Order: sequence, then structure tokens, then C-alpha cells
Amino acid sequence: GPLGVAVIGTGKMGADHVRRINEVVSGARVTAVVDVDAERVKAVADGIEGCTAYTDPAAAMAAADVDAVLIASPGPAHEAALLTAFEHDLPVLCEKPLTPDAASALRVMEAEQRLGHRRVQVGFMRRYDAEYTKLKTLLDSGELGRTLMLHNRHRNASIPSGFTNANLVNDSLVHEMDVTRWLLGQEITSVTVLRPRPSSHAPEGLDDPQFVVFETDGGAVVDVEVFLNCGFGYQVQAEAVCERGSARIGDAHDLLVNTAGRWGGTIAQDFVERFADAYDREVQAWVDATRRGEVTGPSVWDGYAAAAVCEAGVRSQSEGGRVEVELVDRPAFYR
Ligand code: NAD
Ligand code: ISE
Repeated sequence: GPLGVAVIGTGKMGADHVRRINEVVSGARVTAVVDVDAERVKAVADGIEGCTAYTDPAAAMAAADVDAVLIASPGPAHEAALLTAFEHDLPVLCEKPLTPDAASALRVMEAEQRLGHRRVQVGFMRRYDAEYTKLKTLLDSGELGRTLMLHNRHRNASIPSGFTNANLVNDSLVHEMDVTRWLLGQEITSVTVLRPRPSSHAPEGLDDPQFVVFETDGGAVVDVEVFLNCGFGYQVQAEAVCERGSARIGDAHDLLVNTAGRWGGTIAQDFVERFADAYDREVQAWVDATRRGEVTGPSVWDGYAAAAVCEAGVRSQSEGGRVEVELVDRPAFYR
């Protein structure tokens, strides 16, 4: 029968994943939903046949009809949910970030190794985006030679209130950390965060935008503009500059309209729209691998490595200047 999935956290992403599992993905159905918000979780479960609402993640993971777990609670709640999933030896798709700091990511990595087999796919969905996978295939082909630099833009139309400078690194910039490691096949060795005088639209407590530079162990230099209240839309762009050419994605020029003396197109308004296909492929890949008894995609090592880079990023924000990334050796288990 289909894989019975417990979805933990039924906010913006969790609710979208519930819909996806039940309506888009094949081979799985949602048998449990969990949220500390009892009213929200009941409302989500009410619409779904054979789905039980829980307020305690551990109770859901102990249920007989739960075969796998999708964690979509906020980052600080991930470690506890992951460790409980390991107790039940359940396969997990964990939304990014794996955890909000390197020490907790390391604890998760040690716990998975004690289990003796990989159980976790981390939700770095850009690896499943059609444009990013084309860029990766091109760079891997060697046609353009070695990648010298990567320029990235990560813009959100707006961000919910309460988003801090640390959130900008741990929740937003973390995507470019994974993209950099994955596209280049290199580790990030240092992070430098620069901040222009904030936009007058920047909310209290957030310096917006920020400009970040990564250096890698393969000698590449990577820059990222993160602008979370740009106002006009959701844009994620990347340009690789290589020895024999350059390649860029994210311009969204699929439909160009000429009218009334102007040319142009529309801009997606949020990640749910921009990365819809990537999330679909990510969750389908997880379900397919799980049903084959395999674990594929971004691993706990990738989640840990990104968390270590995040830690350097947050330190650069508070101390200023270039901060080196401290990374433990990659265990043979994750090679
Ligand atoms: P959200 O605030 O909309 O939803 C989070 C939900 O989790 C809320 O309903 C909250 O009540 C619930 N919750 C809080 N603590 C919990 C706990 N201990 N156990 C169970 N439920 C709990 O947040 P969101 O935007 O949906 O983000 C959720 C996760 O998804 C985060 O890890 C975030 O980084 C990630 N995310 C990923 C992407 C992406 O592009 N891949 C986009 C947005 C968010
Ligand atoms: C959010 O959590 C995401 O993961 C989105 O992809 C990102 O664009 C956004 O800035 C984050 O807050």
C-alpha cells in the first residue's frame, strides 16, 4: 500500500506538503498531521480521510499507520523531531535548515551514524529545480572549464515580521550555501557579510539587504545578494562565470509580452510558486527512494556543512569581516 506519512508542522510549507502528498505525489498519503497549534492541525486533518491530528510529534511517530515523517516545523524544533524519528527508525524528509546551529547538526549526524544507516533527506529543494539541474549538468560536463565565480541573487517580495539577521543567514542564505557546495562540489571555507545602509523598508531588527561573499576550498569566489523585502517579487538567480564562458538561470523569461509600448513578463511572488515543481520532484524522489528502501538526495552531512557555514555567517554579522568556517572531517558514512 501507499507510504503513510506524518507531516510535522502545518504552517505555510507543511500545509503545502500535505496537499502535495495527497494530490500530486504517487505512492504516499498523509496519515498524521502534527502541530503545537491544536486548532490549525485539526482544521488540516478534517479535510483528509484517514488522517489523525496530533499536537505531540512523538505520539504521531509511534502510530501504527505512520511509515515516514516529513518535518516542516521551524528550524529550532527539527533536532527533537529527528531524534524521535531515529528512535522509531523512520525515514525522514526534513525541511531546511537541518538545525539552526552546527553543534545540534553534529548531534543529529552522530545519532544517524549510531543508527547505522542513513535515514534523512534534507529539504534543499533547489537541487530538484529544472534550471539549477541544467546548470549543474553543464558545469559538471566541463564544457565551460573550471568555475571561477558564482554570482547569486536571493530576493523575497517580503518576509514575515520577527525575521532577524540570524534568520536571514540560517533560513534564507542557507540555500545558497547548499547550492554553492552542490554546484561546485567544494566546501565553503570562509564567509564575509557586508551590509549597505538598510533600505527604508527594512523591518525593525533586520538589516536588509545584505551582501555575502563565500570562498571555497577549490579557489572559487561566490557572492550573494540577499534582499528580503525587495517589494517587487520573488527572484532567485545564479550566474556561473567559468574559464570558457558563463551560464545564468532564474531570469524567468519564458513568456515575454509586448503591449502598450512596453515589453515584459510577470515575476513570481513567493517560493511556493517559484519552486512548485522543485518541491514536487523533491517529495516524489523521497517517496520513491523510501519505497525502494533507499535514502537519496541531500544528506545530514550536507545539512551539517551548511549549518557550519551559517555559524560563520552569523559570526561575521556580529564581529564584522571574514570568518573562517570550522568543519569536522567528513565521516566515511557520508562518502
Ligand atoms: P510556519 O511558521 O508557516 O509554520 C510552522 C508551523 O510549525 C506552525 O504551524 C507552528 O505552529 C508549527 N510548530 C512550531 N513548533 C512546532 C513543534 N515543535 N512541533 C510541531 N509543530 C510546530 O513556517 P514555514 O514557513 O512553513 O517553515 C517551516 C519549515 O519549512 C522551516 O524549517 C523553514 O525553514 C522551511 N521552509 C522551507 C522553504 C523552502 O523553500 N524549502 C520555504 C519556507 C520554509
Ligand atoms: C524560506 O524559509 C525559504 O526557504 C525560502 O526558500 C527563502 O527564499 C526564504 O527567504 C526563507 O525565509
